[in-house]
Amino acid sequence: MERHVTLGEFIIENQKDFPYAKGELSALLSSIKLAGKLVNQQINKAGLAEILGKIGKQNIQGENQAKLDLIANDIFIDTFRNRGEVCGLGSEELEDFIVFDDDIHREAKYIVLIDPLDGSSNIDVDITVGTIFSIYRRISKEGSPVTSEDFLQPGRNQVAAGYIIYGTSTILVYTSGNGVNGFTFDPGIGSFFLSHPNIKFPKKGNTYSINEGNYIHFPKGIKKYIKWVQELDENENRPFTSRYTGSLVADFHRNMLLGGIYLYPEGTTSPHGKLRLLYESNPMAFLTEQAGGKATDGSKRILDITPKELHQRVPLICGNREMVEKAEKFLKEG
Ligand code: P6P
Repeated sequence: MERHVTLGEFIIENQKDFPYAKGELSALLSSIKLAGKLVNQQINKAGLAEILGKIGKQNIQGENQAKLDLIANDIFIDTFRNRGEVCGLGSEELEDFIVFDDDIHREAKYIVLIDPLDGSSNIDVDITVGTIFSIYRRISKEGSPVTSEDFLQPGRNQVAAGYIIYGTSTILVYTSGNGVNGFTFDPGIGSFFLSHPNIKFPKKGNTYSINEGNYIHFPKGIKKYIKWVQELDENENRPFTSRYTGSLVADFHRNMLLGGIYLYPEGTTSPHGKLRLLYESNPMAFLTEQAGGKATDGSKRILDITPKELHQRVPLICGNREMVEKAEKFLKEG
């Protein structure tokens, strides 16, 4: 019987791709693996453990915080604090970044940006949610506390990025610049096993993911694109179909495996789009490009945008290169 490689074995085997890393990035990826297992455990018992629902507070985004949002946030913070590879953390749930300011963490090489539980409005109705993470080497001097410049790096500087999708199964998908690989969690053994090696977008995609409820607010080019994907082809068949779950991680994962495009454009109600550059669009853009797709804000490559602030929003169009370029063409023509 073929034995699947565990995530831990895969990380170690691929450590040789980082000549300068003395195992810290591997240890950091392993701490994300551990935190993912702990969040997965909380999500799976949510219905029984009275941790569903909102807490009656809003986060920096003005979004109602769900209990599980904060539980997931705390799990990742505690995991990084208990290990020694991270010197600072930025999170969707926290107004400012956290500085791990003690002798051990001040020497750490990496900073992490995280959306601890993306799509959390779906939690109470048992729809797939996910954790999104983005890892950079610090640029400030090791031995000193991290500064905002460590967090405001362009996405092309990411050393690793990925997500954990808590769906019908729990899968950790990540890239460290050498392709995209997915690992499925086996709760019976408590390990993630390589299940989706070297993921690439299929050559053609036929799924578009966009919240058409915002149609009236979309730029003209996006409206034209939506009408174009809804037209029948020369054989009177529908070449495209729509899938939108309200969870970026779920829509992205499906589109990357089966082919498709995810769009969250700007609109009058959200002039810069809704998604946050640092811990949603950048990690998804890194994965997209590593899987052979394209990720832009409608004209500019996401990974080339230099952030100005921690919770900066950008429009995001990502997926099959051919589909993204078609949407960009409609946007350009206006
Ligand atoms: P809307 C979840 O809040 C999220 O950030 C993404 O996961 C998701 O794709 C999007 O927002 C949903 O936003 O405005 O369509 O409900």
